[in-house]
Amino acid sequence: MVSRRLFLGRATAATAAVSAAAVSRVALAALPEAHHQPSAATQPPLLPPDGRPYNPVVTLNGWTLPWRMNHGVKEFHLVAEPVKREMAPGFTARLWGYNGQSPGPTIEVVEGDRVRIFVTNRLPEVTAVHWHGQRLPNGMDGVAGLTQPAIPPGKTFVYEFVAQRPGTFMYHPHADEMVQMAMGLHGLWITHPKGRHPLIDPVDRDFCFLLNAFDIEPGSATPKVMTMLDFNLWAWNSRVFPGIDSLNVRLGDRVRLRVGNLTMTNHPIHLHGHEFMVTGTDGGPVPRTARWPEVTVDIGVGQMRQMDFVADAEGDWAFHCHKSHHTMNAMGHNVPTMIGVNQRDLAQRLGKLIPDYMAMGEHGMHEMAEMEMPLPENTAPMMTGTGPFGAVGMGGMFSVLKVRRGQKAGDYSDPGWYEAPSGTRAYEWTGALPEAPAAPAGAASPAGAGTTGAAATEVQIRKPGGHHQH
Ligand SMILES: [Cu+2]
Repeated sequence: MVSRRLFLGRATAATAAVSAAAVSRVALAALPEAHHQPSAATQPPLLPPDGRPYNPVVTLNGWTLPWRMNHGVKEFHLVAEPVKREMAPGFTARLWGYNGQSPGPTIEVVEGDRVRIFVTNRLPEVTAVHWHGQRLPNGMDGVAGLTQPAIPPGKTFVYEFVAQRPGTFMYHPHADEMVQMAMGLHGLWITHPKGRHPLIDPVDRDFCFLLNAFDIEPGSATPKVMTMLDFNLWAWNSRVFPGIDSLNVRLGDRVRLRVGNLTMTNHPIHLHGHEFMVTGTDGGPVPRTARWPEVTVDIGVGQMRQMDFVADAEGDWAFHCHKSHHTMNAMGHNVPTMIGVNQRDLAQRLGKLIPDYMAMGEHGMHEMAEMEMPLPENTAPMMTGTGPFGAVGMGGMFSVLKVRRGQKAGDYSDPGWYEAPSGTRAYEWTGALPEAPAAPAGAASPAGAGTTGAAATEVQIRKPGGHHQH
């Protein structure tokens, strides 16, 4: 809050210095409040205060920007600025965002609203805001150099247009885009239909989030902005599991998921236990005759997808990107595959050179999820999300849809873990086991691979605590 006051003072001074003659005190006083969000927790939906009813969205680990009405215009104030974003408990990144967080706040309006957005630039370089998917006057499209001059640091620009189409949209810079997107500058925009819409069904729970990715060295906090593909943090709204909040709904709720992709690759987003219909894109609602059921929807770069389903199955249902490397956090890629490699001899010899060398991965990598690995400070654990039965073995783009009979209407609080009724959970077979088939004659035992000697086995040595890249 202190920083906001400082900022407003500074912005006012800067504006006054440049154009004291042209801008009256009244106009300066007219700048709407720049609301600031200090928390990375999912905030309660912002109920419409102006008597135009709609069911507000829940921004996963985010919030909706309050506005004010000014002679029939909805006025918002976005501030592009460096932020500290907690991406998971124990791991905070230095990103760029809006109004205190990355992503910026969700802007939520109604079809037909006239909207005026003040954008103040507190970044160290120029920026501009593009309103992805909106029908608007060309000069409001926010492409620096093409449709407007870039917004210099310290300056405030005003965008104004009518939200013509209902749907799921986003906003992001169109100025030094590679850097500004890699730093986390973007946000969601939701336009609710005015009254009943033939292709947009009312829902009880309406969740939204952006897919984003960062490359942050373990132990550091600032993304490497030159990375093109090899990111190590795959995030939903700049959070990684176990830092992503669960999606809590009531049994029988009609649920909508709105997801936009601002990464450099596609993400097949997969929901367990239910089928959904893709009911809309950033191009608008999908005609009913063009919908089909899915359990995974691939969301391409720069695309948005809106999925509807009825949450009719109780439980804790995994909800995640289906690219397996996207459900991991930093430090996975440079680890050599060690499955089937007998490391006993190797570990002994390496131990003489590197005292804290650990032999890992001989039986897969799950053991790493259960091990308390020493990590550099300010590092997201690689895959230590924990459920009621131990390590989930996931990080990154993963969360849980919690469907409960007892969840109250309007209650988004976490109901805890699901307790399956007796007889409905996978269980251990305690009867006789089949004998293992005999190995064909002449086949080398997998354990033999490690006994061929150090000369024949090239091993990349990585020490816990000194991770490079991941
Ligand atoms: Cu993915």
